Amino acid sequence: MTTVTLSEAEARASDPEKRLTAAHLLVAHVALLGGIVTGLLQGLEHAGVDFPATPYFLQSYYHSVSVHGVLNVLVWTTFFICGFLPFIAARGYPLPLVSPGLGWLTFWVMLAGLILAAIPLVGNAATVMFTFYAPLKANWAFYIGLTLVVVGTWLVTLRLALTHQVWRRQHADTRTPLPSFMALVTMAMWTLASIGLAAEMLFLLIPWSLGLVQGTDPLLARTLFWLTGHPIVYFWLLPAYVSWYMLVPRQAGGKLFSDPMARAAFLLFLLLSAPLGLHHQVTDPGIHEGWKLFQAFLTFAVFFPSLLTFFNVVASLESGGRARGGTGWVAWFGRLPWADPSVLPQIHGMLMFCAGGIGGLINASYNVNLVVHNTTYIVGHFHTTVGAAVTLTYMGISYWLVPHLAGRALWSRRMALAQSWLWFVGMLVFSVALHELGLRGMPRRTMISQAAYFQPEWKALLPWVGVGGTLLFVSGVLYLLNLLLTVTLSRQPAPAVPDFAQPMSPAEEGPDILDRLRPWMIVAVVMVVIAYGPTLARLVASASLNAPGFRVW
Ligand code: HAS
Ligand code: CU
Repeated sequence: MTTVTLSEAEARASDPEKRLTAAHLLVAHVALLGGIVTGLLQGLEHAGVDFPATPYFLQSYYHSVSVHGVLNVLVWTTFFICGFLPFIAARGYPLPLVSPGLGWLTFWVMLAGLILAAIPLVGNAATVMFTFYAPLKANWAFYIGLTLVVVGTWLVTLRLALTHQVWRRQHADTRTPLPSFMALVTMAMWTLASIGLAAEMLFLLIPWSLGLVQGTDPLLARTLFWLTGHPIVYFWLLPAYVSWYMLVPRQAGGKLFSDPMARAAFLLFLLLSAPLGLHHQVTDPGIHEGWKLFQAFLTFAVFFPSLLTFFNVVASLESGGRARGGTGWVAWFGRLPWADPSVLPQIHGMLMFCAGGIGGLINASYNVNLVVHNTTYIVGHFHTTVGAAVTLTYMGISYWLVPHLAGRALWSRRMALAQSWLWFVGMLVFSVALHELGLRGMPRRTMISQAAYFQPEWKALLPWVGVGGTLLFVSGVLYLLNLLLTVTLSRQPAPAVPDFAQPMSPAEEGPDILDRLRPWMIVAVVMVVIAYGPTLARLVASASLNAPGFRVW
């Protein structure tokens, strides 16, 4: 790696796009801090420690779970993505993104929305979990605030699309650089998928919470929610995939195995992310089993772009491992740069995702879902996916991106390596225990120490939830501390940003259609209409806004 001097680095840090990325990352990390504190208290509650409820902070276990879910999966992810993807898109072209003014407007809209939502959330007036199922009823500010955050993400899409137009005018016959293409496809997928959530907010939850209508329709609300709620997991995952395809192979000294295959995987996500949210509603009465089964099959279909990713990324890493002297069918894996603080967390994340992805297939297996639904098995599943694969990857990215933005080297590489191992081991302990507890019938989202139906066979495993949660907390603190010390005290200049991996099989080897967006968008819309049209049409036609809101906390 080449290094730049501190003054050069500081000059670069004044670049307005960098400040915009830094602003998003700052908000993301403040959210993560809240997320790990609440997570620790919840893990300890399962291990038998009294939950420290107080009127001044977290008023109940359920208040904590709501804050935890919103901060981690909605705020940490969304703000990180909206800082990271535009940064990657700009470097990919390479071209400055159009209209920094639009970029800042977007940030302020998102931040204003976040603050609006946070007031009732922190004040215990939105203790409705991150899924905010009706008829639980939160304060109106929570719904309007979250809607503004979503509107902000649409503006990110707009900015990327406008930049793409400018680039296209100058490069009529060139394939879009892969990193920029991936950023664009991710945002396009999300923008299409978020329509369900927008409809739920605008037509049901916001008018209801403002008192404009007296009741709501819980089934219609849930169905619109999951139309967005499933694809949102790929909105979190695809930026991690961008790093696994475009950066990690290069950081490991290798090449990307295939550019066309990577494009195909992202386009498959565009088509297949949205039309399968019913796999979250297998147990919901009022939706025809035929459509649930159809969407279960589509869920198995969306497994394939992840399999393509597995193959492509392993082959790319193998080229790196071999370039570093690795041999054998498997032994090359040991030659990857395990001591690189940016690479290690991402390898840990990939390994976790192998288990998390298989767990997802179990969830998706229609009747098997009855065994695991609403148990802590699901909590185990999403901690290995968004809590490990995604979060560890974002941490690995931060270990080069934050030094770059601050113009200062990472404070401590050893602390970063220890942090990654702690998160990996902590998550292993935590999620194995939760998966097994779920199979023993323990419900999720429950203050288990108070459950009247507490089962003796849960007892032996519960302390492990506390142990895992504590390791994760310590790891999270080390991570945030390292970044804080980097931006405040580090005096070494930052190393250069990792370059993008060059493909062994370049874009030109694939068909031109793999570089188009519009035809795929049309197919994606058609897929949603087929998968959801009949069910939504029936639910809307028979909607009765008669369920009163509940405040059970
Ligand atoms: Fe999921 C519930 C099915 C992926 C997140 N999921 C959830 C919830 C969350 C979540 C948050 O069908 C709970 C929502 C709630 O609160 O109720 N999920 C799936 C399936 C996949 C899947 C089929 N989920 C994710 C990802 C998430 C995520 C990704 C976040 C980022 N999930 C479900 C279902 C439910 C569900 C049901 C509802 C359950 C219920 O009843 O409530 C698939 O996309 C997974 C495919 C992925 C793979 C892994 C491929 C491995 C790769 C790693 C490469 C490794 C390398 C290194 C390169 C099959 C790409 C290895 C090197 C070596 C040498 C080995
Ligand atoms: Cu899902």
